[in-house]
Amino acid sequence: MSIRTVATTPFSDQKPGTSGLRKRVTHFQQPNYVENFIQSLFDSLPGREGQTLVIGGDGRYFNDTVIQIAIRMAAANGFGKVMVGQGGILSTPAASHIIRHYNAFGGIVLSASHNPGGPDGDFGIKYNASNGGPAAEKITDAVYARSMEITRYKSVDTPDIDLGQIGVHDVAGMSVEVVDPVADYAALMETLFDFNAIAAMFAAGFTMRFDAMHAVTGPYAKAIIEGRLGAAEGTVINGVPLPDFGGGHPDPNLVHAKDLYDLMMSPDAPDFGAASDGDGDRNLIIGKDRFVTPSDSLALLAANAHLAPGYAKGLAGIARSMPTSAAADRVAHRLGIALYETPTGWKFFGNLLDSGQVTICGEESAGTGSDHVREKDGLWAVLLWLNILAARKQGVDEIVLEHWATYGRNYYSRHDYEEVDVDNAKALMTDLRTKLPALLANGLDGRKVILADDFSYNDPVDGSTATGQGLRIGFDDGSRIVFRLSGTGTVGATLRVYIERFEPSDGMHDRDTQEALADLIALADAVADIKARTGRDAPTVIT
Ligand code: VG1
Ligand code: CO
Repeated sequence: MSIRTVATTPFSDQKPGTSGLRKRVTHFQQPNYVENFIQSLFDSLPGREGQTLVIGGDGRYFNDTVIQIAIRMAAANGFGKVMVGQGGILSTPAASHIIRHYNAFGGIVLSASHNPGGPDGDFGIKYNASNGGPAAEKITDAVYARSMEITRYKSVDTPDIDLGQIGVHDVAGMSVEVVDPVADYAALMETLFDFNAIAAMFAAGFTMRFDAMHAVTGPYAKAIIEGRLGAAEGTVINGVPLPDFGGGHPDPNLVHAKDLYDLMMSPDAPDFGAASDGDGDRNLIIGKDRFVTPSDSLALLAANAHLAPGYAKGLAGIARSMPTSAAADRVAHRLGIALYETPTGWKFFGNLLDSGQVTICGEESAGTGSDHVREKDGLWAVLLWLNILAARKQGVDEIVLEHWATYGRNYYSRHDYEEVDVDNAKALMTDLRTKLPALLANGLDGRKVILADDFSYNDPVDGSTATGQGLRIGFDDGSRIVFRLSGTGTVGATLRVYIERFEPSDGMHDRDTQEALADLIALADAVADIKARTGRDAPTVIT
């Protein structure tokens, strides 16, 4: 085997964000850009010699090219074996499962998740470690440091391998196994959920629509929901992954999955509606006439998880990202289990899951998952919902209303201001940060402020610290406003404002969310001067 060592020079912008390195496709297409990042990654992984690397992606434009590059570079960098999804496809949770199931060294997932695809869209590369979870910050920091000083990358001169057929290939002495992307994942789901009960519910006439948004979950949802669970053909729509996701944003929210929302609010609504994102780790849950916010969904899943066989013995604990609403905290409190509050991004759940301190995790951004893998998992959440519906024999709306009547409701919304000028967004955050001590001392608009800080997190397992994770202003009635800058956007800055207010169990639970939060929304604008700073009258996306 002849390894080719190619001279290169560093790029200064290869710092991974909330979930890997994300840039425009055209940016990744610069000569050596992909190679530099992958080599920086490999250089930061001691002990990789002879080990197995999992590679897959969400099928977006450029996926096939980068997979071939990654395979050749893995061979040149001493890996013993690569496992790659057929057609280059692996959802993020399926990749996590395959890494764990086959004791792989780690995995590369090619995705920019919910960001749009196509030649003018976004691309991304993320690395997952041997626990199946997103690389911890100490790894991503090392990769970034390496990318700043890289002088060469290593590859081999071999032809592209055929990813279309399941089978084993040889690439310069390294074995490449093309695997069925769905089979192992579907088998795992079957161990967690009561497939018979769910299938019986479908057989009795239960109807559903799952929108795969032309992204990676199509083949998974078709195999599991229509195949194993017997839902009617056509239950899964937009089920073929397309390189440009059909021109849409594969982001399952009320803006980009509006058709699903409209259907679920119409007289023709099926019993249950769901969607997932580009790489299959997010979920959107909508019942007949009832949208379930991701924060509520986390709380509801945690409160009812014991109804599914995989969680029958109860939960060890619950973790949520800091901006996620406190609805799950109330469930944890009632169950008498611990609740952990982590920074945004799934990588911060890894240690808690590995050490068995939590079973279920969630983020307000439509991510929920459990210790079955080390990623959030869109289809898993959908299947747990189906299992709960089958066990409780109630509709989504009824279950949600009962939950609020028991625990109270955390009215919750996120306002995103996208593609804002970077300097203005940073200045907004800096100025707000300096105001925090005064808010704590004097209150805000007659309200008592009990918390005003820049969130930092001490990992209870490895003692690592993450600072600067979002500005929080908490009031004495449980209301809260949080400000963060996104770490996944690729153009300008995205300001996220998270607004939450608690309504007790005997309160008014069915108000319009934006109306119920109107006072706090106005307060958020006033305290951070959002409209003036962003030059926007209204958020780009409200979820
Ligand atoms: C966003 C979400 C965060 C999520 C991340 C990756 O990050 O807020 O909760 O973990 O996307 O999700 P940010 O930094 O833009 O707020 V995925 O499905 O895009 O990999
Ligand atoms: Co995603």
